Amino acid sequence: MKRVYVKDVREYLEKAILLKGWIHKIYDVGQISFIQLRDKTGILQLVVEKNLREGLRLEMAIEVEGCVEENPKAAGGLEIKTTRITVVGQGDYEVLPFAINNGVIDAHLETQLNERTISLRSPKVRAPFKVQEEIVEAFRTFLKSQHFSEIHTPKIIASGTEGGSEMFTVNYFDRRAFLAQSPQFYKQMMVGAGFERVFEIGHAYRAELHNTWRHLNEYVSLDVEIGFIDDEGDLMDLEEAFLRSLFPHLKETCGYELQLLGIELPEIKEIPRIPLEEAQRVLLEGYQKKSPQGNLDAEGEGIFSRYIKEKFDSDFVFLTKYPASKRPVYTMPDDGLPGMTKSFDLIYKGLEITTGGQRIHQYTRLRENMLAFDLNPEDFDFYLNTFKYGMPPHGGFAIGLERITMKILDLDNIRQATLLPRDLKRITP
Ligand code: AMO
Repeated sequence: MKRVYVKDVREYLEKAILLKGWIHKIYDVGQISFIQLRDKTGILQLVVEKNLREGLRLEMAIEVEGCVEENPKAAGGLEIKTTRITVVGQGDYEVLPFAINNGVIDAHLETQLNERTISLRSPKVRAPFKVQEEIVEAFRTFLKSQHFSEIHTPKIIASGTEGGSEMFTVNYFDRRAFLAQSPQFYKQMMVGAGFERVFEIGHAYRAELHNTWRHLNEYVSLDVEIGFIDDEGDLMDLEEAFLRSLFPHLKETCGYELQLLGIELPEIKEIPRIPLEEAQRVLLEGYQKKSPQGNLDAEGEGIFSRYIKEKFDSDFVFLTKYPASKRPVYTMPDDGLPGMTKSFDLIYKGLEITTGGQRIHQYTRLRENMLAFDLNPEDFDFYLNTFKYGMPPHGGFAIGLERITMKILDLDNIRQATLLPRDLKRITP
């Protein structure tokens, strides 16, 4: 007998089919029970006679044979007249850690993360990951249509790329190595190696001591790097075009999940591009909000996003022209604005989801900048040598996958957009 997924059952009206999934809910009504079967595509009502009902418990994995019938009272207008149920995965528990069949889970997020297999069985908890999968799909499809190559670079590396001390160390035989904070140097090297336009979807590691709603110690980075650019405007154009293609893709592929989560995706209008200094001035003059030197803090990002929403009706804003003192060594200075760089952040609904910019592509200039940053150029020979052999003007950006997922879906905590989060306190499950 053919295995059918719940979302396709309507095609088999009056026919006998085989379904596979988990027991979501059981209602006993005298001699008959109504069992909700849940598979990865949805939930369906089974009508089960008493002799088949015995021994069944919530969340057991079952295989069901039965006939598809119409019933206007059942959710989706269909139900299964069950002829056979086989338990293929036992319920070896005393009580479930929490109920997952009441829409939302009534348990603290930490408890849900501890019991991840069970919490993810809730369609609402799992829905963000379907959306996340489709963000990745849209990213890949969009970039491949623009002559990009997908690359995979090492995550065990010999030196940091983003400055600061936020690196995890690893014992690498008799040496000390690090987990990559980003594929930054390697994506640039691959531009120079002739791939010219590259992207990578990979893990990034940050040993940051922040345990907040928006920080993870391991996250997925959607990285892009392009050669032969005019300036950072080309990069913002590309990211904007990607976002414009993303929302229709999500509407097309994630209708069920977006509806489940109550999300309506607006059309993305032109994204304003505003120099950081101007944003800081607006915050100070309009909201008496002081900003840290060369950046906005989390509160400032929130207030400025609300200002942009009111003024431009946009959920997104590019902040441009960050000072060189606040950007990594590879960032291209803006020769027209001393002390500033050709870099940007993208703020979405009050949260930074992207950093990007043009890079220094001249060997001598990059070497000198390393010295100015108190770095020893010899330690970076493997990277620096790339710049001796005709490195074109280039730049790129990186989008935090969990952050963009979280903001698209209006989730409160980045962990709700992370299957198995790694944070200051958590390395299991
Ligand atoms: P940056 O360090 O700003 O830039 O990181 C880029 C994007 O990655 C995400 N991100 C994080 N997400 C969750 N938890 C974290 N701890 C975390 N840290 C960063 C954010 C952020 O905007 N090499 C540059 C990018 C480039 O210029 O191409 C870089 O890594 O969404």
